[in-house]
Amino acid sequence: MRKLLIFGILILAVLALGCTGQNNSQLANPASAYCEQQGYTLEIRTDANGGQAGYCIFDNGAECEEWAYYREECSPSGIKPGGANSSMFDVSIKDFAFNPGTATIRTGNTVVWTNDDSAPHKIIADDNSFESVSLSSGDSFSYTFSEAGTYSYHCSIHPSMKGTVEVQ
Ligand SMILES: [Cu+2]
Repeated sequence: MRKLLIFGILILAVLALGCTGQNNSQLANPASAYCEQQGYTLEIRTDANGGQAGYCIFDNGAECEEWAYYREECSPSGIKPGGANSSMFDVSIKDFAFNPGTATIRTGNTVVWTNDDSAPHKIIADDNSFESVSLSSGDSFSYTFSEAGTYSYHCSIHPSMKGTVEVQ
């Protein structure tokens, strides 16, 4: 009987260790994973009371609490500097507008437009240097800007929708 008890305690100990090990591994919560997927640095900070909170640190030095960033309540504004993992700049097409209307990026960065409307949109540069197919809801189009300059574009379906990419 005593042997059984010791055996049981051992099993419990192994299970407890297993759980602790998992917590310490890369099992990140969705907000942490999102931060890292976007190519940014996640920093877990412990406050004076021992509570932990994750912060997403952007390349320009700005930071957001990870859940605020995940819920898009907070974002690195303006430039997302170039780099292996941070060369993408997201532009959302929503409510028949490009957000942000002016995307400020660095040479070599890629702008990714995503249609968050239910209506289709079609991106075309004013000088025809880039052009997407008709983007249905949820579709994305990306274009890499290899030369500095100011690029104006619009939606060929809704010509009043205008946007600019500033490539520095
Ligand atoms: Cu449109």
